[in-house]
Amino acid sequence: MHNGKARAFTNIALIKYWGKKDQQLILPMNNSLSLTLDAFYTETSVSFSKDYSHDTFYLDDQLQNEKATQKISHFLDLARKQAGVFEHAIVRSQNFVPTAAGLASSASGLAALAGACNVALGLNLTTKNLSRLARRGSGSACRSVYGGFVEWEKGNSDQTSYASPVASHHWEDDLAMIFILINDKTKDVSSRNGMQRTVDTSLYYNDWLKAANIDIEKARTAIANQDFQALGEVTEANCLKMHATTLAANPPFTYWTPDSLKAMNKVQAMRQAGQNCYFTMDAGPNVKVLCPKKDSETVYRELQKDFPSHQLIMAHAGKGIETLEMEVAK
Ligand code: FM0
Repeated sequence: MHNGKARAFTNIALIKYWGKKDQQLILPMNNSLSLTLDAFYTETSVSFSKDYSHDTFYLDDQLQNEKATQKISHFLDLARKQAGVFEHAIVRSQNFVPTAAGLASSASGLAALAGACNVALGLNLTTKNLSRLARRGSGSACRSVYGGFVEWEKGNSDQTSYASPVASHHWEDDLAMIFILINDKTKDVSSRNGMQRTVDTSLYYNDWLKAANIDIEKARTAIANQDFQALGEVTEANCLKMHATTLAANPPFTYWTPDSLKAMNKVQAMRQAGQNCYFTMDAGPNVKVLCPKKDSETVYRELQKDFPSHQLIMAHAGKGIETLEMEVAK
């Protein structure tokens, strides 16, 4: 029996990863830059044993179906191959989110699984190599290996594509991100499918790539200068450019709902009224508001005027991946 357990926090990209140049290795088209947050995390344990005849996956104590288990098995195969261990496993994953609002994150989930495998299989990976392994599960997971600001260097091979911390003198501790949870009844386009359709068909994809390369430079400079306005502006603008690409895909699609637009308009109106806040969105309808920590209570109260409290979640900068003690099953 080989056991391991790890906890990983989710991260939100300020400069987005949107498109792969290698789908199998999960090599991205552009560098991305994120903030790891404290409010959402996943704890995952894994036990490999020669007594198991297949892989089993429990998410929040629910046994998962074949499709969900296959994705996990595919990742386990990579870890097993690296370790030279070919035993099946039981994976138990617990998502910790303040409300059950469809915020389960592949970033924290796959990073925690990579961390658990690292321990269980005695891989002894450096953080860089743990980031590479997590990347193979889900691209954004490679950034959750570290806390604070993180940049994923796109690289051009499995060896050269991994995340690293961005030096910030702990400036991230002065920031906050408020999640506005938006109900969505439409059918999801997963980030994986959405970005691939965009790469394959969007008329705007090349322009997105050009812009992303400029934006990441601006974000790095803003962090180096601890310039909140500059970071906020490039974050919001980069998000809007990413979402513009989906409208020019074939078939076209959008992650925005009427309430997403309401939230985006609210943030812009708050800014016009002198408030320091900017939004970003990922492959779903939720809107995330970046603001200085010292202003976060004011921003939160202002958002409460338009959105009920149960739809608002306050987050701050979070830590990198952690190894946990595992209670051994009897
Ligand atoms: O996080 O196909 O990692 O940079 O969240 O598993 O590699 O789920 F807004 C979209 C995350 C994409 C931007 O994609 O895709 C970001 C996104 P995978 P992910």
